[in-house]
Amino acid sequence: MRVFSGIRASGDKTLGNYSGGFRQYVATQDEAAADGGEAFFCVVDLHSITTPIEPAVLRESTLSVAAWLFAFGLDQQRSTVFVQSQVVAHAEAAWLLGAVSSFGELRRMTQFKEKSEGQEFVSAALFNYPVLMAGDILLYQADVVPIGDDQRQHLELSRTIAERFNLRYGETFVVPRGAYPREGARIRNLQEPDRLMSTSRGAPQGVVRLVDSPDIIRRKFKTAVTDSGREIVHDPEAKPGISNLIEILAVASGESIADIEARYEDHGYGQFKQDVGEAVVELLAPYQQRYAELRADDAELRRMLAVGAQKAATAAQPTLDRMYERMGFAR
Ligand code: AQP
Repeated sequence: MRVFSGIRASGDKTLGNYSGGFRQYVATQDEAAADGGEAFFCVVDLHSITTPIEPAVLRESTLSVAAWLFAFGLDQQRSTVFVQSQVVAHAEAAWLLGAVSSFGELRRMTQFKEKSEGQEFVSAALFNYPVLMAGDILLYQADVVPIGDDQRQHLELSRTIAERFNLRYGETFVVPRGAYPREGARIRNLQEPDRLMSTSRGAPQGVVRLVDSPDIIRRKFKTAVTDSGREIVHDPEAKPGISNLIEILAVASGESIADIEARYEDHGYGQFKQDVGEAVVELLAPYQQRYAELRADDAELRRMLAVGAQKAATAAQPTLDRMYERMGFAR
């Protein structure tokens, strides 16, 4: 089993990133190790420049996201953890795969539509983002890609691109499959449960950041919007606010949705919201401490990432060479 996933260096990461990203990375790292496979996790800083970002913010976010990867439990002995721009194969693969990706496919991507809507400047890089992502995954011959639901469409396109390349130039890539969490694949904004929890869109008060203090987290849950009625039941259509909170509690406590519903049968919304907030505070506390320790020594963090970049470059090169060769480049 070969695992690959990437996470953008961009501002503060959220509880949504924990649910769809970090916790799945650690779980699949363990599965890959048990299976004798390999796992690659990458801070995708080349993706960060698809929307405007200050150079200083990019630099800081790259180290910050890397520190979170280690803080949540990625382990250099078992996984290759690196920064995308330090492995030049990613940029090269994206250019080559652009030849087997169609304008029409890219134009249909929901994330492109959402992120470009109302913007004065829409970069060509934002349009090409899914091609870069396909290269990230395919270079490592990954068969499993742990991601959240918002990346489902991009993953499907990566599969299409792999299949098209294989058909046109001969078997070159493993066609990857997405691994989505059973609960919490799409954590929503606590104030606007029809929206994804994200730092770039939606009410900031409804976004739980991994760096938030316990008091801020408690306040955000206390003021979370709920739905009409009184029952604490999981029904995303009729009760998006409560259903989101139930999923968050399932992620934080490891309990099943059915057990949570049963436990809160006779409780009101107020107590429930307070308990979810407390569970998230407890969940994040040890990771926040580990994160602070890692950030106290950025030089060591950089050294760890340099080791990862070297391993990743070695792993990616044979696939990149094969791509050039199959496409007919004289080398
Ligand atoms: N709300 C979410 N619920 C579940 N999973 C989520 N993910 C992101 N938001 C949620 C998953 O986290 C992983 C890393 O995502 P990313 O690199 O796309 O990071 P981001 O913070 O979402 O990226 P942006 O583009 O900087 O911010 P936005 O999108 O908020 O504008 C992925 O597996 C993703 O599915």
